[in-house]
Amino acid sequence: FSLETDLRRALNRGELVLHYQPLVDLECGSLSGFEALARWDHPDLGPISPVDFIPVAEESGLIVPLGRWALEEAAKTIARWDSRSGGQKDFRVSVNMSAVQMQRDDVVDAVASALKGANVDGNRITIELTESAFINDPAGTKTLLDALKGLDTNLAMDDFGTGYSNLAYLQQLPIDVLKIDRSFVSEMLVNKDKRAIVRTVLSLARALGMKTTAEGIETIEISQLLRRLGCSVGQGYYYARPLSEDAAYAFLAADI
Ligand code: G
Ligand code: G
Ligand code: NA
Ligand code: MN
Repeated sequence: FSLETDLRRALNRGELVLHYQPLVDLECGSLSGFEALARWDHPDLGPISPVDFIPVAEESGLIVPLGRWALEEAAKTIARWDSRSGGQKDFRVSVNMSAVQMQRDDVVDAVASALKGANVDGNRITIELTESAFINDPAGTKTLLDALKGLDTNLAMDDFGTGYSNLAYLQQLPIDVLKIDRSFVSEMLVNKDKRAIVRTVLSLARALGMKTTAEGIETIEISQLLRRLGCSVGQGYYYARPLSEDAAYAFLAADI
């Protein structure tokens, strides 16, 4: 038994699915989009968290087909929901992209072919990157992100605040959104240092002309504070957990 062998089989047999967690516009309260999150229901072991199988995928190289699958599936879901809703709602779907995937695959081709395959515009997709993607090859990273922007996609820096971003470098990258890590957000009411970090990220984003998403919002009080502080978008259990495709569509339909 090895998780790697099983994961390879899972990809081929369609045991992986995407769930979708709503993203809410904090200003007006309406739905702005979803984050796609991979889920694996293993036939013997039951549900396995991406925290466990993404590292296996990265070590084995399976992150390349898995990453392509996630992009294709997200793009197809956008097309399906557009057709079910008559295109009445202009939502976006965020897809996580691993740093290893960026090193090992031609991700511009992966994104372009997912968009083409589903006949979806690039601006409907947001790619969530982590700071670790940028450390090794700054010049190459900028070229790559510029090419992804050339497909009209949106780029978000995930887990912002947990890495060690070089701010001078960040400013040169075509990043649209800073996603404030939930470790700061979830404790911002009770911990003034974390609240200070959230405020600092919000003002940095404003200064750099970027939007902000706060993740890990679990209470109405935190959502209200973030709104007052000018954060653009919120995500967290207070609004909704990651939902199956059908439950997410119901959430979308209720917002139209
Ligand atoms: O959904 P959950 O909180 O269990 O996700 C745990 C971690 O797995 C998060 O950091 C999330 O970004 C990551 N993850 C979930 N789905 C994907 C995916 O499709 N690709 C990559 N690279 N990471 C994912
Ligand atoms: O690393 P990334 O930001 O992609 O992680 C997203 C993960 O955060 C998902 O696994 C999702 O299930 C989880 N998540 C989303 N909202 C909340 C929340 O309000 N509280 C907690 N504890 N986890 C959340
Ligand atoms: Na993410
Ligand atoms: Mn995150």
